[in-house]
Amino acid sequence: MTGKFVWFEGIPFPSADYSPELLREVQESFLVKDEDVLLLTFPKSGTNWLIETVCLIYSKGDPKWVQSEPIWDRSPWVETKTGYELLKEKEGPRLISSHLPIQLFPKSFFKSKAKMVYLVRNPRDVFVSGYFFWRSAKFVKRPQSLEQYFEWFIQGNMPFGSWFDHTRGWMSMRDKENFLVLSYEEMKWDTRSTVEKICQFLGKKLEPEELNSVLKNSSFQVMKENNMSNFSLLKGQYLEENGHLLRKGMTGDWKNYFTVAQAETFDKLFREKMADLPQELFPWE
Ligand code: PPS
Repeated sequence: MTGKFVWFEGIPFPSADYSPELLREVQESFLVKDEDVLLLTFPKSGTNWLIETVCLIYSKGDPKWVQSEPIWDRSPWVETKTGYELLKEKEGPRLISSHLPIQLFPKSFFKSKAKMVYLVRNPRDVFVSGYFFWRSAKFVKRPQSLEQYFEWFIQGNMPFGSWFDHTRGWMSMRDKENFLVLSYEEMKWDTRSTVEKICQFLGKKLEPEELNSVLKNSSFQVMKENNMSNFSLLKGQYLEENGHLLRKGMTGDWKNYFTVAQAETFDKLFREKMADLPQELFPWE
């Protein structure tokens, strides 16, 4: 299982719980229902924070659910073998997580009324977060150095492929009424307003004390202590002992790691790849 990618349609996937056959089946046959809510991100963009927040919105701020069921069972990953099996059995409205690029997503979604939240994060911070996480993961090809990972990131040779392609692909959906774009940065800088925005999108009404409880129980510190959400259950089989999902949880950490040359290369690439999209979609400095 270690040190490898599974390749499908030119995109590298982790080796544990993924297969080309299943990825094809998910794309062709998984049935998205109108009442489903889909949480979509490029890896390391704050996916688990979004999942925790939405679970707490569903439970009206009551932390019992997030403290008693692993996060990947509450909102299973449609592209993994385990998640796919779980989702097929689930009754009623489902929460569904995914890192899939748009071209590999279940086709049924595009004919459904299911709501999707797409969370985007400064790719420089995605890069740093990914570097530390993948180095401690046992189910992907591990980067040996920051320099090497920089090359992989630029070329899109990393789990789920190119950040630029992934983001461009999903952003094409941004004007649809069942599609909400959020950023990690706005979530961090004004968490309360962002949670209110999610509630409004999902048609959920929370009392002030329920909203306060959502904010408290999805905070970095509380999530870091919650064994159902902090990936500590993955240590041993999937993660090294030094692997942490909740590492720093901040914006702009890339400034501590990029060289001037890397920052310039990245800026140039970002301009080339993303210039035609409205820049307010990317509200980082
Ligand atoms: S994964 O493995 O792709 O699903 O990872 P993902 O959850 O997308 O991203 C992990 C980063 O999200 C940060 N995180 C949070 N930030 C703020 N508040 C909360 N509650 C929170 N939960 C997770 C986590 O710390 C990772 O970012 P870095 O920069 O590595 O700290």
